[in-house]
Amino acid sequence: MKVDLGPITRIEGHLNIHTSVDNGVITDAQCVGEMFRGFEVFLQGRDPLDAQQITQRICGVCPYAHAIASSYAQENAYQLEVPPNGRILHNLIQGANHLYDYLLQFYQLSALDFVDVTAILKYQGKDTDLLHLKGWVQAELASGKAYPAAPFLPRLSGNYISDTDLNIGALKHYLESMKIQQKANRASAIFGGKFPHSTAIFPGGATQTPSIDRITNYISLIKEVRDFIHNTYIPDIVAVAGGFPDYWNIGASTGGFLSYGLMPLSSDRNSERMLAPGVLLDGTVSPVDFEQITQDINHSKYSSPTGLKVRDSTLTPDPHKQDAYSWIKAPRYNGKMVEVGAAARIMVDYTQGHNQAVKKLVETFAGMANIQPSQLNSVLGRHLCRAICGAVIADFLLAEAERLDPQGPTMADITIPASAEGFGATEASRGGLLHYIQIENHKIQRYECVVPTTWNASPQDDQGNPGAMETALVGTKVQNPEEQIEALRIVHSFDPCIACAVH
Ligand code: NFE
Repeated sequence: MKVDLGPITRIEGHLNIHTSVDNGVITDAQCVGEMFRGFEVFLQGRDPLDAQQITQRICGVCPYAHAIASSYAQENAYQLEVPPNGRILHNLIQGANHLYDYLLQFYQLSALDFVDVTAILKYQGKDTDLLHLKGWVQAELASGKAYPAAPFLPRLSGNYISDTDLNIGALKHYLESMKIQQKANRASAIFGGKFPHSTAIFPGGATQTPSIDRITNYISLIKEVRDFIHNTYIPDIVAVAGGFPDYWNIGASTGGFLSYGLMPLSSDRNSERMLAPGVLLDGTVSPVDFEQITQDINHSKYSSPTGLKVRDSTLTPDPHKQDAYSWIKAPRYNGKMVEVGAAARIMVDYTQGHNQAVKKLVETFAGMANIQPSQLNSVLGRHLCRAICGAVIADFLLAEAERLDPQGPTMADITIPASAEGFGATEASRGGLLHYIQIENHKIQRYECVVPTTWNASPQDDQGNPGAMETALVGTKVQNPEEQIEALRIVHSFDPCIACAVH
């Protein structure tokens, strides 16, 4: 039986998934990116310094990651000497965005796959936020299916948490988390100028000066976010894991893992990062080589040549191409499929024994849940790894903010050469993000973004090998083949953003 799961909700952008189900098991899955955008086309011919502004408009959720990747690519192209404040400001702005994004992903985009929102109908207390939610859910129930895009109902049928108090507690955190997300966004806007779409991030640093009051404001906001991560977010993930332990064994992708590493520790752009980069294939981590990245398009709706390296990429849309089923390209590393994202970040760092806080958290949670670290490749593993990233990043940001020098320069001096090229790689919340810029006559000649969800939600490559999310879906048992809440839980664990993936 063939079932289309689209439109997939609680993600960014337009995603369909075509599934085939036999005897209650998904036997085939195709991830279908349903939109085209073309940022790489309209960047051509523009001033290179437009790039870190324009590429932020690829997404309202992870704009800073695009600004940072673009800035790194331009720093590489212009051979900039980045002052310490410049590097630190980049980290502080980007890191606060990660914290916001992890909370959004868990509470608003995934939690209601497990938590029973209808439990709120039994709420008898006086909390005004919860009463507001109760009224909302009552209204949605009363309207039947009149509003299919309403945030809470209708929803897929499935085995939600049954304990009323547990559900209501989780719903309270769902609402509280939005206030904490606001604090994380305020923190990033202190140095980024605004959220979303920072006006302050430039190649070589940021325009905002690190005055003492800005630093103390930033630190006090991040402390509140950090407390929420430890006191609420992590316990909620542990509670979901306790109620749904099968999901340590559901949703594993079958390739390798790629992480570019997150947050340089010194101003040399090849310096060590707080989370280490690497490619994890068959249990072994190797250094990342951008020359090994190619993008296949035999199953993507483009007529440009397939299998091109990043610096040769082109983009010619071909909406009616035969056998093509997605607007997403299929990036591969040395021809192999890899998963990117929080689980990749943590597994790549942990396998190298690099960040000691990561090691401690992985081992603590693996011990608590009685799992092997390799089971981080799962639905629950991806959620847990986001929380581990959140905990580690929050502590790093608090220390990093103290390293700002209120008197020091915040930016490099920029001179744009007539011709140059540069690569810039960072970790967006959803995974490895690579920007490439090629400059001729002081203008952008070519621009290429290889984006996290492009890896994870890729269609088949030219060899017919599926993308990471496609492999994670195949083999999954589904209770109700018409609805497949199990598949939705897998998709949400990747936190796909199709707006980014097709860019
Ligand atoms: Ni639109 Fe993004 C992140 C990037 S994902 S959210 O994180 O880059 O493809």
